[in-house]
Amino acid sequence: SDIFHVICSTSLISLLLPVLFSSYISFVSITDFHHSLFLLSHLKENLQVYRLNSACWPQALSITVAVDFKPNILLIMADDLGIGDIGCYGNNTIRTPNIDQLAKEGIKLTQHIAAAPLCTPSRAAFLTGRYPIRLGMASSNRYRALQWNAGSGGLPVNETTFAKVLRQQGYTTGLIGKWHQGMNCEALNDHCHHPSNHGFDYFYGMPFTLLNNCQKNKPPELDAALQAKLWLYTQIIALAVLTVIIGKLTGLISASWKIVACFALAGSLFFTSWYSSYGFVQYWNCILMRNYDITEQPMKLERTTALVLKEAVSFIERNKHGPFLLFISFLHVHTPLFTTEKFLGKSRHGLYGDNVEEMDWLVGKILDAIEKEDLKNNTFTYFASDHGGQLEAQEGKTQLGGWNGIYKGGKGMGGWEGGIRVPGILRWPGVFPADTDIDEPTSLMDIYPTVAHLGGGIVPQDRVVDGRNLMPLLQGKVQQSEHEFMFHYCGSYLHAVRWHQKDSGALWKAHYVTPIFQPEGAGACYGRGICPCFGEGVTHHDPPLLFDLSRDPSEAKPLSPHTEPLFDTVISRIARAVQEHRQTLTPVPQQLSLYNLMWKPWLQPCCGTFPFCWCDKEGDSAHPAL
Ligand SMILES: [Ca+2]
Repeated sequence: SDIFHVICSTSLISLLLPVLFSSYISFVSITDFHHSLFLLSHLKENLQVYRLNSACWPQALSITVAVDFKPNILLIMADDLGIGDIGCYGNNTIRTPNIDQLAKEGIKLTQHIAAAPLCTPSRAAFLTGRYPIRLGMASSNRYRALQWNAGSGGLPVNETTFAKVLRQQGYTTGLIGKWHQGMNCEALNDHCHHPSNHGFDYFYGMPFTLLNNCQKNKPPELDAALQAKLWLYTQIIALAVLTVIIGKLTGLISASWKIVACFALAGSLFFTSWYSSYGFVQYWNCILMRNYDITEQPMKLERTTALVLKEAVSFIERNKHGPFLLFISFLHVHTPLFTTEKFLGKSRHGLYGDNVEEMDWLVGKILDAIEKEDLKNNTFTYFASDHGGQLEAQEGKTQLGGWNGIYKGGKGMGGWEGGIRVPGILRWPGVFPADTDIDEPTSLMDIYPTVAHLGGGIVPQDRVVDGRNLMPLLQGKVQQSEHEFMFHYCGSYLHAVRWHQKDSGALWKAHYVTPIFQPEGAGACYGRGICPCFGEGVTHHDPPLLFDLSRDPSEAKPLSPHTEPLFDTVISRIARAVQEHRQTLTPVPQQLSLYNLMWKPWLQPCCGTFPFCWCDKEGDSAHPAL
């Protein structure tokens, strides 16, 4: 067997030498020398392992995998987390040791910008590397995110997510957590917008998003104002019917019983039609799925955190031989802020702080799993939030939304920095420097071309991709990001534009439209719950409000032609950029039209026979890891 071993080894090594050499050359071109050394040592280890093993061909395969090196991609996204909520971004009252450690071992982006200030459009842009307006995911009505699992809008089928690109390059792709990019188009279970139709081999989580309605005893969140109105109309109708009946019985009104019955029937039809959608929101929207199967309807929040963690860790374990793409899209720290007992009452910022600390703990557990499987050095790890914290999320005097640090505004505001500037952390030991800040403008959309490049794929060539490959910047090969202009939309309305003037280092930002705060000067739209993008709730500025963020990051003092000699030059340069940008836009179907957003009973994902939709397939199998 020794002789066989020697022959086997020699022939195998001679077979592999050319491959080793060519891959080494190509590898040097994408990463630095330091990391190439890592790869070589990795190969050496593989060869040593191989020498200890008498069955040679399986080992040959494992070497090929190492030669054709593709890092694992781990993307972690928090929901509604403010940039001011994390220790490494300056918070000293909420404890986020795990996220801080990630930043210490990698790069902290200090000017990381979301393409939209709300879940659905921001995530659509993240997944495709394109502005939401190019996808039909930028709304021109007042609903800017998907409202129902049973709506017909969502991430268009013809868009190519990074998951699709990486799957084509041999990656196993998984999404665990929140989707909020739609489900069906025309028929129940056509799954046209489902993660698996967008490149994810595995999906576990919420097709929708967390909202207050998912937790009993919380005030309803979904369209609360409209629901209140509908309730009022229902009560008026009921009162009117009652009055007519009493009038008839006492002989004061001489209407026929037929008319009274018709009136009552119309009233109850009105009630059932709206109540069937809003009355059962928890059943319609708060569900968990594994691939195409609904596992919980409605979901049981008290065990969701443990299930998400279990799924994430088991995906990593299953795919440790890689390469994998795992997108962990936390349900934290969106309201209703369901927090397990271990973290309740532990932070100095009430329920919100508790929930952030629990989320940080989850990050730690997931990174532990990566480390345990010895994947830390060949995993590109990313952490971000989908947009800024929601200032208006309050219950009485208790703040339930995040904090955006020194930045003005928050969730829902497309122009102000607080709505769109989010934490962004990247780690890849040996490839990226440790404990480094990058202040250049970067976008969540940049992750798309970056991971496509790392996986050996290319971004679609038949459409505009707005994201830029970050590798040269992250590796210190260039000092400036490729972004010169960034366009800050609120729905389909362009609210502001940022211009990074590379030669002077100035960071101009012009606001064409800003929301009217309620009360005035409050910094948020407390009266409305969320700031509008158009109509009476906004102010148009001509000339635009201009700030230089490099001197005034809080956008406190607008510049004027008197205080800023370059005022007119800057405004006209930005106006030209807007014109050029608009020329690249083409008409697309509107995914967030009122029709597409509407609840359609025939599209309702249901694990029973509609309308009897309830199930719990998870049973007690989920032993909380808490
Ligand atoms: Ca969000």
